[in-house]
Amino acid sequence: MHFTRRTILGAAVAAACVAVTTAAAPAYAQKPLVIGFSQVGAESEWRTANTASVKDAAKKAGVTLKFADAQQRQENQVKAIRSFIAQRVDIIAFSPVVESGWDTVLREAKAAKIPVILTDRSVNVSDPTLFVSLIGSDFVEEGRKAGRWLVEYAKKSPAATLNIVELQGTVGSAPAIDRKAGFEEIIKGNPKLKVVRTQTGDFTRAKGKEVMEAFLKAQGKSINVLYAHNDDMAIGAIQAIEEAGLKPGKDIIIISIDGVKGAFEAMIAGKLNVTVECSPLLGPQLMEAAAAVKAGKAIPKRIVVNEGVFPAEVAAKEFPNRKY
Ligand code: GZL
Repeated sequence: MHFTRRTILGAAVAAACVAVTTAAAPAYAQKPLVIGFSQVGAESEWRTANTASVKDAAKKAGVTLKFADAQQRQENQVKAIRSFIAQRVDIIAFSPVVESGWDTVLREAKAAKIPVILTDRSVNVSDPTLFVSLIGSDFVEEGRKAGRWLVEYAKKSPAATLNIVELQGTVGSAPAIDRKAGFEEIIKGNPKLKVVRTQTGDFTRAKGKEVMEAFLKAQGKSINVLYAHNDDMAIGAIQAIEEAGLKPGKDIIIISIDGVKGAFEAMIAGKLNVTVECSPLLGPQLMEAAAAVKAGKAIPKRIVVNEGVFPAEVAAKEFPNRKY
């Protein structure tokens, strides 16, 4: 191509324009990031800590957070997401109360070119591009950790059989499905371990207590172990066990998941035997991921949170370190 002075000059001016327009806008001129966040509800100590983490991180990051509490109802989350689309937020983030039923509303977000980041729980969708990333725990592994602790406990128990009752989380939710699968994977084939009853307690203390009362009525003193998908249901069950005149943590061994302060207090009181950690402190990672997505940067499809297992023996020592 033949370059005349005009072409070169034109190119130089064009380059200068490009240079000016691409210079980073001064910080004060940048609009704060706006995130629409739909939260499951306020069903447990874990959820309360998760909400606090998201709100606190948004404040620290200077993010404008539009927060909606769905009271554990999927239709409220769908409504909230549609409202975020109408408000043209920069990013939509949410913890899906259940795994299925999200394709339509997430396709609407995609059509509106609003990226979606999942926190805590996952979704089952036909098109994986309907969300950018999932930030949260590996619930199957949490179930495996609970199963491994019980297998080790069973090795030292003189009982020929340990009858297990299971309090499942919210029906259809990723943590309930996966924690059940992980636990079963580890205990299957163990002749000593038998799940005799399993039912949802919807992750709440009240329902956990109610279902445990029904288990005790049906199974009485033949229950040896309770596996609860979260600490709140375990704490509710502890009340039912005591009201039935039995000793939680001794007559009935209790295994639960989350690692909230209430679980540490129950372990220190000798009423809970182990809790598998599931960190709710996802706020900072969410803000980091949202800023990266807004800046057009690629982020991992799956951001896993690393967690531990806390048996009663370490509860008193660990308790002062607990942040939720
Ligand atoms: C797990 C989270 C679960 C907690 C429960 O990441 O989705 O929901 O285990 C909470 O306490 O209700």
